Amino acid sequence: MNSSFTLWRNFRVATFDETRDADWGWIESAAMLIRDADGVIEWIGESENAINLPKPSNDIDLGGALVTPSLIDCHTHLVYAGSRAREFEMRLEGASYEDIARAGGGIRSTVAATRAASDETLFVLARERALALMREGVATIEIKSGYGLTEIDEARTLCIARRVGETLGLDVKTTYLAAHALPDEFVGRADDYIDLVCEWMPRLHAEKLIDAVDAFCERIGFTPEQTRRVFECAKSLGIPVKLHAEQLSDQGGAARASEFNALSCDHLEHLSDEGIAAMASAGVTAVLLPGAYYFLRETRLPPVEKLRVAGIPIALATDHNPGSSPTLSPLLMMNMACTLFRMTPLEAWKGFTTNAARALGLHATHGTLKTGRKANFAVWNADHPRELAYSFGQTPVKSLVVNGQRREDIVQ
Ligand code: DI6
Ligand code: FE
Repeated sequence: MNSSFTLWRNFRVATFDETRDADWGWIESAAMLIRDADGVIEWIGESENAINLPKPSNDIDLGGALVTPSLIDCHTHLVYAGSRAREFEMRLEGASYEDIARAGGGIRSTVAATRAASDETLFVLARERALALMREGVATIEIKSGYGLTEIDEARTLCIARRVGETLGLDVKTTYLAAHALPDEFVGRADDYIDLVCEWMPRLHAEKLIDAVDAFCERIGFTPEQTRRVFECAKSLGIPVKLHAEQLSDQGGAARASEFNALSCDHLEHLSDEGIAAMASAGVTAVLLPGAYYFLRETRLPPVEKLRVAGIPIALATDHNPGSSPTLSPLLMMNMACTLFRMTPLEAWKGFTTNAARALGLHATHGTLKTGRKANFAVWNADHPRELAYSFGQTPVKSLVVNGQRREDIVQ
């Protein structure tokens, strides 16, 4: 086989390789050899140990810069049209998020704007959002549907999500969230709508549009029983599930998702002890979303210490969406996870790397820099990753490398 290699050298790195150490997986003076053909790491370690390696055809000196795995945003709703700035004002005037949703605003107003938008408009908007995430070091994004709520509009959303990944050379995982809100035309007939969600799923899956299935299990969303029906359907098709659980109230959603060995349960401010026990025994990852907590001015904290004690991996994400988390800044989410949730900078980093990979079922390939893993990494203007969780409102990315390729088009 005619293999060529690129050697990256003279950098300091947090690999998050737990076989190195349980913390940052730190290497002070590192080198990394990448196989050009498939962008996989052939070798990474201390520079002084870089001996007897295949001869590289390229050699890149990073001048002592900081490297980390590129970030993984494991929960986003990137494909939608319209703004909810007016709703933000209404909430500041006293209306609650749930009041607005019940009055036909909220998610359903974004559904109307999304249905009315052309494919091209939706694509351009979603692509811009994905680019903004890349400029903060993200190279893997989960994108949910859920603002279409018809078979055609859900298919459109998922196709656009795939197209964003292909055009930007990013790893995109798509999640089918047709059970996000009850469309206006089904008010009073939620079970009939769930029938349709289950009818569309095999067709969209046959078109290779679905990597995972999600639902919004909530007073203003769907019941645990309706969630079970959606999950039974996913299970019959062999598709993994995840759940918006216990965001605004405790519906027992986390326990329900755990029965289906969900990849993740997300939000979790109202998670009960039973929910924690169920998640721990089923090996479910917790995805915490500080942007939604902050923007909805939630006061109930997710049970971070109990999750730690139970040994549940904690991931973080932007939850980018127009209603509850209109942010495109994973670094700000890390900072909020530390200040609001009292997570450590190390936990915040694992939240956007190794544990985010778990939440997407990508743990074997993504989120860690070690032999055999994807060469997806970011180069930063900082001395240590903890500085990136500490400062906020800054974008200190120097370079983004995806599949071993430096993305000069994204950041200089
Ligand atoms: N929970 C959320 O925070 C988002 N979806 C969900 O199920 C909010 C979506 C929106 O308000 O548009
Ligand atoms: Fe969400």
